[in-house]
Amino acid sequence: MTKTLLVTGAAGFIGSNFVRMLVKRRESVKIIAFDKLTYAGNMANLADLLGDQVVFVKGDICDPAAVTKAIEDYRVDEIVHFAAESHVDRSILGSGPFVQTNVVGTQVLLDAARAKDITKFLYVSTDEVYGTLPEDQPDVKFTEETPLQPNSPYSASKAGGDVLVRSYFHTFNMPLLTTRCSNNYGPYHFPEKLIPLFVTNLMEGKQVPLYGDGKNVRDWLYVEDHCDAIWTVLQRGAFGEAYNVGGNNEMTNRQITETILKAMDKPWDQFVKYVQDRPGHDRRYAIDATKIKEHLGWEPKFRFDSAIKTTIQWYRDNEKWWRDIKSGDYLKYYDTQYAGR
Ligand code: NAD
Ligand code: TDX
Repeated sequence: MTKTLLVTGAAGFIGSNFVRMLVKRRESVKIIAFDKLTYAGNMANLADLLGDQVVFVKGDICDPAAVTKAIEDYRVDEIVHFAAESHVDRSILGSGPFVQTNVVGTQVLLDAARAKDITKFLYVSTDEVYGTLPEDQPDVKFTEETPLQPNSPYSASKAGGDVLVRSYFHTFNMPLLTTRCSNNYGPYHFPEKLIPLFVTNLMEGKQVPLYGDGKNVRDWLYVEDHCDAIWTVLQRGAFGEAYNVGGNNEMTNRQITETILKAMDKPWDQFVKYVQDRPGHDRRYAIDATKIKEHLGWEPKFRFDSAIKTTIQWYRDNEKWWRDIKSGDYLKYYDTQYAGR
């Protein structure tokens, strides 16, 4: 029987890539794409996918009536929960919406899932819930046993959702799953995040703002690999478990910047501007993804060298998509975030 999946945050970067992957692979699921369409939600990410298999519902995960109605109207079986306020810098400018959506929204969804006997619920968490790692001990990585020590209002709010899921499993024995993934890159990535911001700034002939000394380390994973990991955990994960997802691809922000500049044929001296560091900037993230590999057989398939080129080409081929975003309210945000920095 075809299952019906409620995908929250489906009009965002990873949610829309997840829906796209399921449609492309002809998976036998009906998808209810549920999204509030905040500044980060974009119908253009989903437009070509809507039809018999994919239905869009505009709604807020913090609104119990809207969530319950979507579950009832479409007889939802399973929930994959991506919806979140997702940008660390915005959480530093104001944490209210982060606590509301990432904590309260997750609680509302969990209560609705419990009341409606949802058969599986996957919470898309992040590696940032673990806090930061030392840069002089390369062998130390985040495992699922690493204590949660979030350092930004964003990661604290994601950790709030993460431990709520844990508590609902413990207390109510619900069919809950959690993934904690490292930094994603790929098509439809909102151009406030490092890679799409730098690529599109360079296409506009602008400088790229590198925070601090540019030596912070992230573990980059192509978005389709993350989506594949989420699908794998949804199919075969054990309830109550969290699974780390990573690319085994640690790079400093300087290395990322060099790669992008080289691919776009732009000189460093002219285009890179070192700017004041992000407050509380986590130094290093690195994921130990042994558990998902050994228990569920998942491994990343995409190599950074080629997938970053595919990503840059996507931004070249889809100029209207990002130029439409980089206007209006985005300009106000850019000014608040970067002017005088
Ligand atoms: P995004 O900001 O691109 O998309 C978030 C989506 O959620 C948007 O479509 C937005 O409209 C929607 N949304 C926000 N508040 C909502 C609400 N109250 N009700 C309904 N919809 C709402 O984010 P993303 O990068 O696609 O991240 C998706 C998820 O993956 C998030 O939970 C994030 O924490 C997690 N994650 C992201 C990364 C990454 O590198 N981007 C890595 C690990 C985990
Ligand atoms: O202008 C910039 N300059 C810069 O040097 C921006 C936007 C970022 N950076 C640095 C900060 C980080 O060290 O680049 C690195 C990556 O920054 P972001 O793209 O903002 O990602 P990050 O803060 O690492 O968080 C991301 O990964 C984990 C996502 O946004 C989160 O949603 C996810 O949970």
